[in-house]
Amino acid sequence: MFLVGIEKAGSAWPAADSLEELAELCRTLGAEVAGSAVARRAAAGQMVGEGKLREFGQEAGELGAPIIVFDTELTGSQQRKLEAATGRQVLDRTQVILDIFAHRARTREGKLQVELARLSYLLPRLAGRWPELSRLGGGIGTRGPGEAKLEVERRRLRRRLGELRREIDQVRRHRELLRAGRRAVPFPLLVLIGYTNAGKSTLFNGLTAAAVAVEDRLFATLDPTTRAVVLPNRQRVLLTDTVGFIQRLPTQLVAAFRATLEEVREGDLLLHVIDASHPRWLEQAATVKEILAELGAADRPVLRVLNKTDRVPLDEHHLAALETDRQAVAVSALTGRGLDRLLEQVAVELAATRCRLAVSIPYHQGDLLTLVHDKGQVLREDYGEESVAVEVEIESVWAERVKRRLREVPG
Ligand SMILES: Nc1nc2c(ncn2[C@@H]2O[C@H](COP(=O)(O)OP(=O)(O)OP(=O)(O)O)[C@@H](O)[C@H]2O)c(=O)[nH]1
Ligand SMILES: [Mg+2]
Repeated sequence: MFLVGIEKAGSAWPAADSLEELAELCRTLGAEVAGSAVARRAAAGQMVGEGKLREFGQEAGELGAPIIVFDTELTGSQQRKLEAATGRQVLDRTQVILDIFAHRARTREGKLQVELARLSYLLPRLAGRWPELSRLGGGIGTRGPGEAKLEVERRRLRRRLGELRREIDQVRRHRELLRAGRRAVPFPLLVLIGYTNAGKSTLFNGLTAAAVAVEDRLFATLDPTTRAVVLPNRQRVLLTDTVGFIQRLPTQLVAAFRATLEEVREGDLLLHVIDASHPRWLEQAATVKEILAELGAADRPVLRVLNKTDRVPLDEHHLAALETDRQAVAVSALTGRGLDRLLEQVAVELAATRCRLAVSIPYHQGDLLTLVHDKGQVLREDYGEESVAVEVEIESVWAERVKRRLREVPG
């Protein structure tokens, strides 16, 4: 493969760094990267100048690379133009990421979501895939055999999209049930999030001693996994591992993985795992924050975990991050260094979310009364005819659970 990066003014990611990441993505697919180049965006309407494109085609040819990958998302017609100009097969960044996801999906839910993402990508580009068919059409306004065939194909894909959405909906409902079950045994939920390859699964393993696939590849985890962990103060929490994020995560994937990523929004505390040894860890961390906002999870409390600190001495940026941000812990998921401190900090963070809750608990929900006494400090308690009015200082995790339970079972 030959890679082409596009220089874009004002982008947080320099084209060369983004290109290095694309090379890593291609290698993850098992492809060999023969060479790469960075192009400046040409004048309006055109992505790269014609002359430059011919050059790239030639260079790719000399290096024996049949495919050119552009580090951007292309429309169908852009892709066709680039193929014509370079004389090579052209792929875009989104296709590479979609392919990795397709290889990695293990569970039914993961597979369904990837297929949905791929079809959403393919459908608007369908016309471009059979240019020879469309051209068979004959005179203007007539429907030639090519166009009819294309229409059939399009209809087939739309039908499949409908099926997929329905199936994913079922899976999602099942997931809802699981979550509801989890809420009934209310343990706080910690969710590991972070850039792909940051070390989330390794940390998950370290913290749960569970055997979850850890690989030095991008997007090793696509399906969330949840396990129980006991904090040093004997508090039980649930820990969930999730799919990694990446800059310019294809929108089709974000949309398709919404059900899976809903876990993130439900997290009582998010552990943002950062690869402190990565040269662009600051940009990666910023990207994760942006994606969180996109997922509607910007309001969740976050504890930052600087990982892989066995690999690098902490520089002044790390130290500054650790110092200014009391919600940051340095660890090595691989050697286990700092994991106790991390768990202690988790307990502190969970406790720090104490708030005041004033509610009326009906007598038939007496277990909630026990719960607020157990978990919080009851400040006031008035026994009424049908319910008890309580005011309690309690961790917001529990406060939310109590409120939710009161809503679920109408008094
Ligand atoms: N040196 C070092 N390597 C680590 C550490 N933590 C993880 N790694 C390595 O980093 C690579 C990626 O680790 P994973 O745990 O699979 O990363 P992830 O964040 O789950 O990645 P995705 O699921 O692909 O998003 C593996 O090769 C790990 O062995 C660490 O603390 N130190
Ligand atoms: Mg993982």
